[in-house]
Amino acid sequence: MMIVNEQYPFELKSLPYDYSALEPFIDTRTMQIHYNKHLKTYINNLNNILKDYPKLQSFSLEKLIRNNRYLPLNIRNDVKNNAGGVYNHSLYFQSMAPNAKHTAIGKLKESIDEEFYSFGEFLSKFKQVALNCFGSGYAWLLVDKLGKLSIKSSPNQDIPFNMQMSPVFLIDVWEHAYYLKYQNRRAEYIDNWFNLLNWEQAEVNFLKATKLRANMQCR
Ligand code: MN3
Repeated sequence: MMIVNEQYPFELKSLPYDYSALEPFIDTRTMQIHYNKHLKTYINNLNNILKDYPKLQSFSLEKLIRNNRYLPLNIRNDVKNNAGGVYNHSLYFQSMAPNAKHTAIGKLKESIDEEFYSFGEFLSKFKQVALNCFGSGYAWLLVDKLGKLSIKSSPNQDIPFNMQMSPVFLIDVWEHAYYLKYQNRRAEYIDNWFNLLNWEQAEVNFLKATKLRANMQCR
């Protein structure tokens, strides 16, 4: 369920649920602006940057991000910001679902219980990290190559992981994600956002990341 295709020219597909489907936790207007304006702008910018770099047009979004330091110096920062903007938003909109289950499932649930002692502890730790992310950014649940979970925040459109890690889900705490409904009340937005967390997709991401790692270790 990708909402942006894999490589240049990047194109925004339709959101897999209605703009109103996340009400009352995220309002329709915020969803429309966030998806069709904010995300769309990052996509347009990225296509514009890459249009004069045919070699980079075959790179996947993830490759553009993970290999940022090898890109031409004059576009490196713009690619970081805009490919990051596309990648992070793509993950954000897939980290939420209407009628979500309210608790983790499967292998991810087992790992959360093991790493954070209880589901409640996990939510409270994740909330703290999201709340303490100064200015604009994201809070992430990541899994490393051994299957160990960690919670990290990142500023701007930065990616807080290297080759050893993969994202499970993230929350956008830029003000545009919640300001119309919550104004300055980021804590309330985060509490309500937990009702939307797409645990089924999170389990898929977790299994994919840990299976990849297991295969790599076998070789
Ligand atoms: Mn955003």
